[in-house]
Amino acid sequence: MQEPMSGSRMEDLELFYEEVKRYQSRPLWVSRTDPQPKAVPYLWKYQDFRPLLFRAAEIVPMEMAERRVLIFSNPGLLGRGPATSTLSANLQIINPGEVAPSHRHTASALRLIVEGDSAYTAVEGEKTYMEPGDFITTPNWLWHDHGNEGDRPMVWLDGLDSTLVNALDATFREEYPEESQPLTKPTEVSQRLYAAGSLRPTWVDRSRLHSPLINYKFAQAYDALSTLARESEGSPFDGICLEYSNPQTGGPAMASMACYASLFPAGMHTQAHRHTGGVVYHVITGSGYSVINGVRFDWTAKDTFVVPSWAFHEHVATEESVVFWYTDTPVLEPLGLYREEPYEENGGHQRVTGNFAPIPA
Ligand code: 1HN
Repeated sequence: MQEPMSGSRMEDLELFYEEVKRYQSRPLWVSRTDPQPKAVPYLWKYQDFRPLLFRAAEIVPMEMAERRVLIFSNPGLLGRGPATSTLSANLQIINPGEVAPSHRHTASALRLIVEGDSAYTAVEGEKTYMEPGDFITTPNWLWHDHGNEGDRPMVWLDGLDSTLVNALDATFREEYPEESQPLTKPTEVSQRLYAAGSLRPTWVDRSRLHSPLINYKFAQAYDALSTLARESEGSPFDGICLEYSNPQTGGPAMASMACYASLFPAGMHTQAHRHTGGVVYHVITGSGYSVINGVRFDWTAKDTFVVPSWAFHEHVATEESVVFWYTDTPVLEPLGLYREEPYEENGGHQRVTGNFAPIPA
């Protein structure tokens, strides 16, 4: 037991702390608590965002926005941050005839298409047309622009690692001198080169950190998932779950973000677990709920929700559901920072202590 301190020793310490401060320093022993995740579990309903996006599409010109994006801002990060402590999740809308001009940045980005058709993303000289459920990669420092050649607005979810890149002071960006980059490759060539699974082209560079495939089609993912669902239980935590892998290496699709699609058959109730690394979930189809740290989050198609690092979570599908999710395990794993544990009590299911309610800003 520590002796209580006398008044004069306290005074000595205060004076000492003041002196240390003068030299731009601080004693370690004064505030030695480990930081806890500040991001909270949260859910953004598409039903709330769709009208906001369509209004933005009317009143915000592309020249003003460059990207017409609404950011999902985690209330635990005081509404000024991204969706988890490291990962962004945003909704973007583009009108018919518009082009979101070409630029590149050191943050990596992904898209998950929510609604519409006939819009494309061009990445590094290749154009790909996007359909609902498609997963698009725009790895770091590659030129990318979007355009809508159809007759209705198109909406997608953007996922980015920009907060992580900012924290590392490695943020750079550049505008392309013209609106669109030149298309130097045949449209959708990466699908023909790389979407054939285990058949890999031999003549292309395999040394890059990210997947060379820019569009992972939903139809192909769903076909694989539903075939597997007929004969497998999948993972106890993630259901029938496929990783969108780099077809050249088997590694994650992006250097900083691992991306997955989980199919939960109707009635499936996964076991709860927790792990380091925040996760952004986006519901492609279906409906159900997730229990996150004891709170029930009801979700339906096109909703987005987040599980912060080290929060227990389990999923329940009311009808067959397909959920897209991404997380920063590729950053944690090589640093020895990935850890995971199952929820042991109560047969692996948390007791539900409440229902999610949005926090008014
Ligand atoms: C970005 O480049 C896009 O290219 C979308 O569509 C959202 C948010 C922050 C930084 C860059 C895009 C973004 C972004």
